[in-house]
Amino acid sequence: MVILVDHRTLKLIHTSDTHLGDDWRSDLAETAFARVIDSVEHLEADALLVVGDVFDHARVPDRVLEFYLDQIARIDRPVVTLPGNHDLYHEDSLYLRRPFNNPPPNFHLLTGQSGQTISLSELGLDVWGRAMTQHTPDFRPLENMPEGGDGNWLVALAHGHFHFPEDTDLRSSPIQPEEVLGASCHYLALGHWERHCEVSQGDTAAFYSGSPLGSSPRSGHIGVNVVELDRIAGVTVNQAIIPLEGPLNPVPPEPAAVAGRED
Ligand SMILES: [Mn+2]
Repeated sequence: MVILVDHRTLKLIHTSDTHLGDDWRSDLAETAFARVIDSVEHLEADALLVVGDVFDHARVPDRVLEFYLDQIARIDRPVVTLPGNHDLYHEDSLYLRRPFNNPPPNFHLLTGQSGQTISLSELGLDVWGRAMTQHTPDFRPLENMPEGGDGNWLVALAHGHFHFPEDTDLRSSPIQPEEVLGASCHYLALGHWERHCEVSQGDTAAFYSGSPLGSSPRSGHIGVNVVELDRIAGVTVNQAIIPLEGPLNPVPPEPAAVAGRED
């Protein structure tokens, strides 16, 4: 009798805050996102998570929405998108415009305002998130997270502001440390901050990916979070730094030492 045990590691790429359609440097934002898409296949990831502020504002032209979907159509892995405060999900949302009428089959959008789970059964992965309709202190991105425990991995997506214990002011879409500590997910993929940052609490692995360009310590590079979920090794998160042009091989995160000495 052969006992099959699935020890396969699941690998996810996590990005956010791509701000496509940015009036200031939209070409660069698009180049960076295309590179994120390239990295999904190059790093042999199973899925891509895009955690809000995908688009810079609600008036971006249809061409930008089509660009996003065309990029997603280039890969044959699931792409789960969560709306953020720049691309809210409400009755006038850009996600309800014509280009989204016929998205590629691997495009998944979290639209549930009280929370929604998208089950990627072929991966044994449940992805949960709350679509933001209003960016206010009353919107709690982690509220109603399910318990999980059905044998699937549970990854939660949340777009909001993590409050460090010393923070006294309450910001919009707040995420409190105790909420992260008590979260039932195996990995909490966060968006809203430009920079890469770990905010894990207790056994809950929680990271901001940062925007592709803003999270990279090297100019001319993007940063993405590479999340590995393994039944034995647990959850491992690393940042991959990838050049905007040329070969896709990740480079060390620290910039090379500057030539010359100060002494
Ligand atoms: Mn945001």
